[in-house]
Amino acid sequence: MKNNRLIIVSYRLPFAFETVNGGTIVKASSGGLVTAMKSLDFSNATEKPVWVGCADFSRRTWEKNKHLVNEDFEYVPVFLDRKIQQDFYNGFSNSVIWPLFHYFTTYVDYQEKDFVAYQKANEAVSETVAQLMKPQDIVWVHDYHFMGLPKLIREKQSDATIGFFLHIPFPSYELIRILPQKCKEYLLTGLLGADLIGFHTNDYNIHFLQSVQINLGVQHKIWKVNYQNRLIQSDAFPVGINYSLYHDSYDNADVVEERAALKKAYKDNKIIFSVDRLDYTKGVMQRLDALEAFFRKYPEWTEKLTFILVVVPSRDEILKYGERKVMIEQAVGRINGKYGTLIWRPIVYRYGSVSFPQLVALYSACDVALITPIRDGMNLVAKEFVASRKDHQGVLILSEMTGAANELSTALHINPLDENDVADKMRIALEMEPEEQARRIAIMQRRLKEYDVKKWATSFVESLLNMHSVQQIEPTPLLKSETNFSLQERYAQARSRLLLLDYDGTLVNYKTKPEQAAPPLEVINVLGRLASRRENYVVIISGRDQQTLDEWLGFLPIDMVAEHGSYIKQQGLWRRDILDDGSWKQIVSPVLIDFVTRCPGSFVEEKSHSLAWHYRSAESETGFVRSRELINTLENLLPYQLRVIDGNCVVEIKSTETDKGKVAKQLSLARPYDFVLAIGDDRTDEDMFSALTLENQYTVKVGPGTTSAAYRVEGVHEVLGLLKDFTSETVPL
Ligand code: GDG
Repeated sequence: MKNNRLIIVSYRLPFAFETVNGGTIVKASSGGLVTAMKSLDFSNATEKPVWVGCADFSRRTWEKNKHLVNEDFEYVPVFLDRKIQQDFYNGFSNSVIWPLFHYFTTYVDYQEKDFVAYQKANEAVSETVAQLMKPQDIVWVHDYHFMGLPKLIREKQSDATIGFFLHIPFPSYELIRILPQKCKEYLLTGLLGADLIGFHTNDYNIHFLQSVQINLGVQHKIWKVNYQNRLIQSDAFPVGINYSLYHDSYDNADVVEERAALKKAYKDNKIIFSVDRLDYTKGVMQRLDALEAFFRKYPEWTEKLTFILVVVPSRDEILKYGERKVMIEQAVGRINGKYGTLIWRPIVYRYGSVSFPQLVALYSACDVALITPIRDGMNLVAKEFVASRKDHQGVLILSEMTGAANELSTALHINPLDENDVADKMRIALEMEPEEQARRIAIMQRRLKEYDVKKWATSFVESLLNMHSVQQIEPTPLLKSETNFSLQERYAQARSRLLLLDYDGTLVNYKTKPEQAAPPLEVINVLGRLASRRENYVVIISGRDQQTLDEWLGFLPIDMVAEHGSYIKQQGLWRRDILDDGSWKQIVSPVLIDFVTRCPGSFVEEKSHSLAWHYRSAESETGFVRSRELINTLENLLPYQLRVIDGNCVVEIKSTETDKGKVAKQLSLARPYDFVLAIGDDRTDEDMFSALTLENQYTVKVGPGTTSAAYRVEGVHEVLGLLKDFTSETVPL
């Protein structure tokens, strides 16, 4: 990790002060995050890692007791105003983001004041971080409490290295839609302030990228988003556990003793075990329903099975959590009353936490771990259970709605709402042969051992540093610097030049209807003059069809590329450069026509190898919203060899066989040019810019927006000015 210092930001600091016998003691948390952060190798860093989090103690308590806290990190508590803290944490974080991101839409309780508090809390934390930060530092922000933070930090320090990891699911864009516009923009643009955004699974990653595309109109390519001249990577990093800690603790003396006590207490019974925070997402009620179904279906298990249910208190100030506790306790009482006997209680219920040795003893003493969340970002309990089974025994029943289900492939997967199926799987688990149990556990253990928490944290930080180092540099404004002059000089010195010029938005301004954009005399003259120099090879490279290009420019001594590379005209002859037979149009056309009906003013243009849905003449907001829907519809519908281009007020579908980049590359290699210039304004021109990266190849983006071009001009008038300068007498030839 070279010399970088790590700054971790999470809602809680990894310790708590407790009062015991009138004195204060510190309890260090042993959660996965602490282990992960400690496992990173910062041995070369000259300073201790820093941990920033919200204080759940007073300034006075801190000043008096901070010397008690361990010295692994430098801890920086942020003291929020009480009311802000309450509305930020219980309000927006846990009564809007938490339920929404776990698909509990009816539990969302949006209040304007809570959103304001969320922003204020993020602002306060960003100020603390900014004050601490030094140039080589890496900031790693954790979780949904701080989704606004990456952007706020970036605003204060533009070249900061910032990573963000979301520990909960990122839901489908349909759910993000529910949030008021200002909230979704705040959250999404907030995250885009990072260099790297991590999720537990690929699904969450895709959901995020789709939300960015649909809500902000920002496209992504191979997990990368180009936003405000920065490149942001968004990817899956499934969190691991401290495998050896759980595995090796099997033989720890306290664990051995606790396990023996459990085995003795339940010696005639099989044990099913579960432990979770009290949270509606964890599916405890559904688990109890399934248990009831099990005793109904399989009465022969009466007096032969004990379900140890540990529920850990959590967020008890929020009404929905308090209600849940009552519901669970009523269900436990009902099942015990209904199925219990004078000598046997089916459920042993504990509301409270257990010690680490007790936890590992329960993991390793039980016959079945029953984990049934309705949604869970990952679920560490499932992984910890598997790791603890040094004896290779025990069966994991795991909800398919957890991130962990992707990795724990030999668990018995269930849908927590299907109580009959869960009951059947319980029976299968309880009756599973020891050899089969061992086979399944061994497969999962291999995975967990290899991808442990250290691997997770290290690969995240490595990707973050990598991403930061390839950040894009803002293209140089061409006409406001000396670059213009030097570009002219290089043009003048060159003996053989290739000029690749896009048409619409580059040589002529956009018109409401595409057919109105015929070239004015000024354009024809400048192209004619450029083409008359024998050193110059001028090519118009456009998305337009060949007929239109021929009609407007065919009389000039220049070559042309039509439909983004599907047709090329050289030495007066058009040739088709693509095998695509256009049969896909039959599928795509009806979709586009449907969008024309739903978006007045839009229309479909059919070209030989592409279809374009134009919405420049539609009411602008409707056009934009519909275009996002169309892109999403098409991306789910299209076969691999087609590409959707999100252009300037146009959505175009074409074959991936060719694009402007491939053609530009081909043309640039056809002769040893010593000056290649490509100018364009649209997304499709980005292919051309990415393909031309050699020293004597100059790329110019017209207008605003993210680009990989080296230079930028403001508009068509500047392009024409530049081209005229090339042909003027002042340029030494
Ligand atoms: C969030 C996401 C994601 C629980 N009770 C006791 C105890 N625990 C420990 C477990 C485990 C952790 O707490 C719970 O982790 P989970 O992953 O199961 O759930 P969340 O708290 O909701 O965590 C989740 C996670 O972040 C990480 O990214 O997996 O999806 O919701 O480590 O062992 N530990 C002890 N006594 C207890 O009573 N000692």
